[in-house]
Amino acid sequence: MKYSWKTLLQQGLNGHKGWPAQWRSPEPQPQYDVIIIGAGGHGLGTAYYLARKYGVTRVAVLERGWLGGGNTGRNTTIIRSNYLFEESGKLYNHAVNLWDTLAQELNYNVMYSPRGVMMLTHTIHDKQVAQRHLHANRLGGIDSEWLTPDQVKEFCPPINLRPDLRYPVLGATLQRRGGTARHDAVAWGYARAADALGVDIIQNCEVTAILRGQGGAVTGVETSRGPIKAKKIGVVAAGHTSHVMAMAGVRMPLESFPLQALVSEPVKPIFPCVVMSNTIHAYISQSDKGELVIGAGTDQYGSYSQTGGLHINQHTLEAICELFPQFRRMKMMRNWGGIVDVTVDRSPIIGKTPVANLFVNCGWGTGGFKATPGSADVFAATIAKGELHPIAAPFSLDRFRTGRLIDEGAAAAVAH
Ligand code: FAD
Ligand code: PYC
Repeated sequence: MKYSWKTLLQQGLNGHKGWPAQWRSPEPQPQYDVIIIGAGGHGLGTAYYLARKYGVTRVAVLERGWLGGGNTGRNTTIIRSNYLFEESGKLYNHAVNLWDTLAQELNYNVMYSPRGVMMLTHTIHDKQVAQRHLHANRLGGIDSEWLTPDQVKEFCPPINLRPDLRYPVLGATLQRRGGTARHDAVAWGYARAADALGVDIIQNCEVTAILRGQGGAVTGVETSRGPIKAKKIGVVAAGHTSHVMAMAGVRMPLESFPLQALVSEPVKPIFPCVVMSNTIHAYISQSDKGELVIGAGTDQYGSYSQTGGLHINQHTLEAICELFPQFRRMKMMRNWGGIVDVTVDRSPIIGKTPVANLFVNCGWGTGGFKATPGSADVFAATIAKGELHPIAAPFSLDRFRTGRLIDEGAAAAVAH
């Protein structure tokens, strides 16, 4: 076979099939070792820990909108670890431990403020369930204490303790290490630190297909900006996981619901802690900007609308105004919704999938913000090593086949 200089210049060294193999440049390698789908806190955190702890820096985080524009930037920032089961305690407490030093780790002020999370009880059944959680927490080494109504008032002076309330306060559990953080700072802190380690964060880049090679293993993704190759993929696309996983032919045990929140006009510091109530599906805290941050339960109908039904907020505000009558005259400034994906046991799914080199982290429902650093840390370990991190192991997809569910339905005020 003859090679002219002209064809060589036009087609490059790989142009001629007959060109001796040892003279050809090697086959193009995947662009990335890992693609993370979704630039929320969990996805960005995963990329950061992959780079920082495992030296995996050829990582791309693909985001269809803007980073932190999903639930990470929409949540009400409550952090706590007072879940019922040992498996959950380990997972959420791992996160609380990381929150303690996250600002120093990222050199970014995430404004973690352990101001205490108080969970009110209003009926004898509430009280029994709350105390069961409290005892389980203490056995698992998680701080939790019981407050009588007087102690509730002392800890949170604005609360109304009149006995003729529709929801009288019979006492509360208190987790002092619980509190809040600034949600967008978490996304930006992880993003900046991951970027500094070489991670590519690509916004306005929607994943539209998951590509698979011989034997079914993933080889990359198709996106609104073209194909991108990778050896491994981590799906961290809260609310939309079922769609993304369907691209790889995997059916997920998830339902998507809107969850709403609202903030008041800003006022001077007036509210010292976080108060939640499982019974009335309402919770309240005050942000460092001065807004009262108030949240409701999930809408009862599955939907992808990022707004939700107005009646839910009305119900929540009625209950909040009864517990804190002095807030009746405050103006509400903004309300919004996010889409949460929820499992039947209200616990997350972290780990491998039936498709080789495809990993998933989802199902955090109404409660994944608090878990961000812990979830990202154990997910990064799972992707890097290809085997489940011990804290993540009980949360694998497998549990929906074996029946080893971790039922945390009563641990979250807003999860039902
Ligand atoms: P997200 O931040 O939602 O990130 C997922 C990203 O994936 C999104 O940015 C999305 O655009 C992207 N994506 C989706 N599909 C694609 C695609 N095809 N291609 C590319 N990108 C894609 N939790 C708490 O612990 N405490 C709280 O107080 C709390 N309050 C909440 C209040 C509200 C109103 C809401 C909505 C949620 C609340 N949560 C709370 C839950 C918490 O916000 C979530 O569990 C957590 O933020 C999930 O983080 P994430 O990084 O997994 O998801
Ligand atoms: O899980 O603590 C929580 C929570 C509070 C508000 C929404 N989720």
